[in-house]
Amino acid sequence: MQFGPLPSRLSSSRSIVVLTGAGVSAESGIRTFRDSMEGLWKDFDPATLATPEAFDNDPATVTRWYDWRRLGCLAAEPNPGHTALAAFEQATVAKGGRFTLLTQNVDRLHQKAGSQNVVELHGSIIAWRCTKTGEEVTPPPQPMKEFPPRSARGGLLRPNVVWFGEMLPPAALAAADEALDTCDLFMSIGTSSVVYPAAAYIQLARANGAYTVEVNRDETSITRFVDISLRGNSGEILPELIKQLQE
Ligand code: BJW
Repeated sequence: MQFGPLPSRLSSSRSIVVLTGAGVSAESGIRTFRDSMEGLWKDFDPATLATPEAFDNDPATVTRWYDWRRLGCLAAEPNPGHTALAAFEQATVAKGGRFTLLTQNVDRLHQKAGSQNVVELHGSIIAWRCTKTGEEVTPPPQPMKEFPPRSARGGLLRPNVVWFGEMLPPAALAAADEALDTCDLFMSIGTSSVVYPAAAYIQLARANGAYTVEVNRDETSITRFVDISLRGNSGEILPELIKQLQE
């Protein structure tokens, strides 16, 4: 693949922000959010399950769906795209640069690959929390026994993710804003760029003068205004790009 001026841009950038979405984990076998679903869940629409209203109306179905997905995330392994981003962070930091990975993914695969400065914008499916006390728990890696599950204090447990209509964690929003303020290179990888506020981050970075890059299997709404658009699988493009940087 031809990367044009990107390798030299990446090498000379002092503060890099990477925004990732479900496409980065697709090659680890995790379905993207807007893929059709299979099996038990083929009759359910993720966009209607990922809401506080769905949980209030039918907590058993919602938590069963999330527990099924949680087990899939725990069983998944990082793919070469995750590993390349971790290596890129390490190389950037080693030469005194700044690297912030903003992820919309809830699967924790970036951390499993070794990424350090990860901001979980939409929370994590691995952690759950009590709706009564707010206490966070990490359920064991086996299927849950009751749906909806309950905490030791008797409250319903829910995944510690951000549903539509809910606020993102304030600390994650603050970390993202701070990184975007200083970033000179912004990469959007494997996201359809339709969910806010993350979808607006590329515009903020551009307004601050950052060079913008997209890596995606398909064209998206941001493709036409990024400085460089790389079309293909992130698990193939990112390792190739990082390899060129090291040559
Ligand atoms: C590959 C690939 C490969 C495949 N290689 N690429 C401003 C305007 C309009 C609306 C709003 C707005 N501000 C807020 C809203 C409301 C709402 C929103 O954005 N709605 C839109 C749908 C219009 N936002 C919110 O409610 C947020 N809260 C908020 O802003 O609070 C304040 C507020 C509330 C209400 C009103 C106003 C203000 C919260 C958003 C929470 C999103 N939560 C979810 C679920 C998380 C839990 C779970 O996992 O179940 O997060 S929704 C879902 O979408 C998930 C994802 O993180 C998120 C983004 O999806 P992503 O990652 O982009 O995945 P896909 O599947 O869409 O795309 C995959 C991409 O990969 C594709 O492009 C493929 O081509 C590509 N791909 N394989 C490279 N191998």
